[in-house]
Amino acid sequence: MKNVSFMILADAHLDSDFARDCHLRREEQRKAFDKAMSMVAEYDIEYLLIPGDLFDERSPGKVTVDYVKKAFAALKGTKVIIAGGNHDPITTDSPYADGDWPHNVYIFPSKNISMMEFGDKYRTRRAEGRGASLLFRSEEEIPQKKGVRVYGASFEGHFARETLLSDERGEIPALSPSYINILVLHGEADVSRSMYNPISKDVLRECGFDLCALGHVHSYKKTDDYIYSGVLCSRGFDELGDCGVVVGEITDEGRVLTEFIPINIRKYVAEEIDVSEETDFSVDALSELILSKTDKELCTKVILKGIVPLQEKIDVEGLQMRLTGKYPQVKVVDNTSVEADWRLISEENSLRGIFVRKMLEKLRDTEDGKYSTKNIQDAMKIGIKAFGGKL
Ligand SMILES: [Mn+2]
Repeated sequence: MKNVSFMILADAHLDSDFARDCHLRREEQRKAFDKAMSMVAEYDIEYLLIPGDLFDERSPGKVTVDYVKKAFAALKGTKVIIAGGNHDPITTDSPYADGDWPHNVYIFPSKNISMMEFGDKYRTRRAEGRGASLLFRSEEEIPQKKGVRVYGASFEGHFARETLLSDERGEIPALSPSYINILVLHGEADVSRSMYNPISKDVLRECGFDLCALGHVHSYKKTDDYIYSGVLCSRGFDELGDCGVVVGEITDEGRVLTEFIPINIRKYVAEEIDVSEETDFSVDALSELILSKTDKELCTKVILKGIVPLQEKIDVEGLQMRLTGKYPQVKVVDNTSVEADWRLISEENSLRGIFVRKMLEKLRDTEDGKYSTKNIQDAMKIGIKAFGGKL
């Protein structure tokens, strides 16, 4: 059998509710989706695996649903396989209940694991021009598999406290080695408990899938047992770094070759800047420093760190205002610590002095195990920063 080519496209979250520039941001999500669709054609992908959260909500707008249906219908020769996630579960009001999905789209109908079999007759093409990183072996050398079996299940509500990796009798799938076996599922792998479909690594190993294409974790992660392709298009500072899809091939012996391909319509990064060596903490000086050390093309979260003298105060709001407009999006976070002589401050006849005296008392309590030393020290630093300069 020829190598089986696939793409994992997880967590597209189309129609997300953006607080700002919602229309523009949804356009960007579609742009990322379009790019993935053209890659399906470019890489001649046979199986487009969608392990959940294709839509951000259970009932997305009709325009978006129609747009997705049209895009899938255009993928001639590609089988699109969808497992509903916690954001887009299979419900009566979900678009997955529509009867008019294109013929090449297969949706797992329930929370019980089920299987779709694709025999050799469906595979008429093989991937070509995939690039040097993916290897082919000649077909004579390898034992023939009978076809591809894709296993999966869909969320039926926004939570799944019990694993979806079992059938209605609670049994895990028994796989036939005569097929290439793929799992498409939304959930949390490698955790003992989760409200979002806990997937045990041991069970995955017991099943012995050739490929486990998972969704739910919003950053790319590949282990010996499974692959999360991560969110298709980043939506904010909690989705940092490259976002995109995974493309790959499975050989007849079940060898899986994959490649993460970034699709960064909008990229979010976090940059730590140490200001310990600085002498000027004004908005002018710090904004200059930040601009010189970061890439203005990217959505940037600036995290200031290091030790700042007590008398200095970083004007985070001022910096934020100054930098807004210089990047597609920017956020300034002050994680600096103050340099202070706690004993001297505790002797001050001021609110700040009282605060530090009380905190030092608490610090003494840490010996009884009442508080953690680090928490008290952090609280003191935050408190002192809140008091600002002299009181
Ligand atoms: Mn998600």
